[in-house]
Amino acid sequence: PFLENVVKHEKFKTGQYDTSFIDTTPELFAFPIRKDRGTKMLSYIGNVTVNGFPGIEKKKKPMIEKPAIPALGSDFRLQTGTKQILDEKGADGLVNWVKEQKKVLLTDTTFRDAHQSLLATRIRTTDIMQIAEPAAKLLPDLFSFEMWGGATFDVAYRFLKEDPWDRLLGLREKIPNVMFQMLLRASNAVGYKNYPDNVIREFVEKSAIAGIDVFRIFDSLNWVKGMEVAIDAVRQSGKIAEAAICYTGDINDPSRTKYDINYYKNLAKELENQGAHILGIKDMAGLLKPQAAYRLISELKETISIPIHLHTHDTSGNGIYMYAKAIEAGVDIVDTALGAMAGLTSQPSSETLYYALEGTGRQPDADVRSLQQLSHYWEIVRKYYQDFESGMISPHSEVYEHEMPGGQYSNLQQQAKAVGLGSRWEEVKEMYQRVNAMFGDIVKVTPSSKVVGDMALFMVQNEMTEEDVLAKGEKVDFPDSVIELFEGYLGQPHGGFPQELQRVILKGKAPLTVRPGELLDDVDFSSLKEELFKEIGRPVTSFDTLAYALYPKVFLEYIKTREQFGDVSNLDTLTFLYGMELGEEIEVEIEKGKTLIVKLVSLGQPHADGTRVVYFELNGQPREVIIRDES
Ligand code: 3PY
Ligand code: ZN
Repeated sequence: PFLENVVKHEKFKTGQYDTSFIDTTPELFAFPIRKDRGTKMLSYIGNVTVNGFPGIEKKKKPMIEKPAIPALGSDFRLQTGTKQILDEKGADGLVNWVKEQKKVLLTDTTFRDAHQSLLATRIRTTDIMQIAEPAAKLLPDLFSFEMWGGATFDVAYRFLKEDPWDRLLGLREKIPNVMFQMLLRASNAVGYKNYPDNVIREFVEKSAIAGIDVFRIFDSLNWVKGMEVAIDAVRQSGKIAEAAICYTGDINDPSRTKYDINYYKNLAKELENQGAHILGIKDMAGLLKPQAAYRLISELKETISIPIHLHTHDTSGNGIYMYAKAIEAGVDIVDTALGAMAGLTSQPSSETLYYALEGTGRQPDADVRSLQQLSHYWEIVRKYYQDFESGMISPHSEVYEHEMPGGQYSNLQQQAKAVGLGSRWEEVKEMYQRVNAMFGDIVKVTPSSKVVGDMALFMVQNEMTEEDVLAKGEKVDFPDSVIELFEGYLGQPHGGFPQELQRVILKGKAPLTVRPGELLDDVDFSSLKEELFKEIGRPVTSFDTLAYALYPKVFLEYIKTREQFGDVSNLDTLTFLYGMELGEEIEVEIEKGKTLIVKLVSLGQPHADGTRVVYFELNGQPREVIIRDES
């Protein structure tokens, strides 16, 4: 069926295809419905009904109304936007256009960082796709949609059982007018470890082909050497290299001398010289205070000539005030999220910022009613994911002490629960701060923040203090991530590692002093593709191969789940997360124009072998599936 799809495709028939044809034409993989598709779907529903969803305590399925999608008549035209400017004028032309703008520009993070930070990255593609077209029409003045990268890549395969590339390609079709932005962890790509240089280059190239325009590149220790390959790869792709500095400490606190204003000015200059089109300031925990923001932006504006894009998290509640000061000082672009997905560990609200800037001359070009309409959609959809909320319901000024990134807060909390430390969350947070001090006050952002989190969990679980680590550490097996950090596999921290601690953790092993990528062999993508083909027995795209190169185990597990349950991305989110209630009937559109009606009739008692029969009706016909009861 694959080859049949290829030869029948319009682009193939008319000769309008190149080497990216297979990768960018997902419909080639739409095969005729096989007989067992319904059974697979029922197996998924039966399984989640009986066994629940990972990370969600079993409970009654919440009944939540369908969200309203803004009704825009067919005469509501799509306006052109930054995507057309980039495509027509190239990266430098786009940068010049940004410099000419008087008003502050906005990046909307609702599709990526907002839910990474509020809901452990669990928002599914279907919920984003449904609002994509209205978003494109209602927000044509945005600088970009941040909608990919960071944790979205592995969470899609690992937990949502869907393909992140489909999200990117699908959204690109629905949103052709505004630039797409992703978060790239430099030599860690969208993972937690260092990858060979050619994996980074291949990942950037394919992401650019699939639709990414702006790459925000950061290194988790602000080590510029670790960013060189990624910056170069993005420049080669003709897209925008937004090289970012991660902000930590407090430039206005005279006792925090390690990360002072000169540290940031030097870094900014270095990144500009390295070829950055835009300087990103990634305030991943929300530590940048209003007066410090004014000073930082003012002094950076005097230091470099590329535009500055500021990112923050509103954990402390100071986000809007801080942005207002940064905007007064001349920052070019800021990151915000739609109101219903804003605030707390997420970005400040677009609507709130809009009103705050009234009369300043820099109020963004945005229609506040449109923002509100889109926000109403998310107000409802957010409720589907209520079990992934962090429990934080009010501003947390203590973030200035523990310095935990917004994107990590809800994830580390999930990790703590998973190892039985859910009730000791306060201790874990305090330990996080102590581990940072013990590590020599490092930049904490994925993956360095994960290492601090892993060590904090480890120490709380094993009732260890800093003194214990130094005194007894030689006999302790530390988490792998901690050993790798001290080996230099995430790069070199500003000021180096604390030597005594490094000696204890490495137990005599010599640390790296060079860029880890220099030591890693290139991946041979064509043999990897073949290996994967043999493993999964179906046509393999370059996107699959890349996913396999980055996350071999996770990717194969995803393929296995897909074989078992089929494509579950079309299920509505409440059914995906909670299964069905007895007597409930749902509709599933498995493809355009083809809808299945599913009713859960009854649940059989568990058999001696631990299985249960789950009775359904599928389009009115009785169907049963056998499920292993894991409870
Ligand atoms: C990520 O790397 O996913 C982040 O959002 C870091 O802040
Ligand atoms: Zn962030």
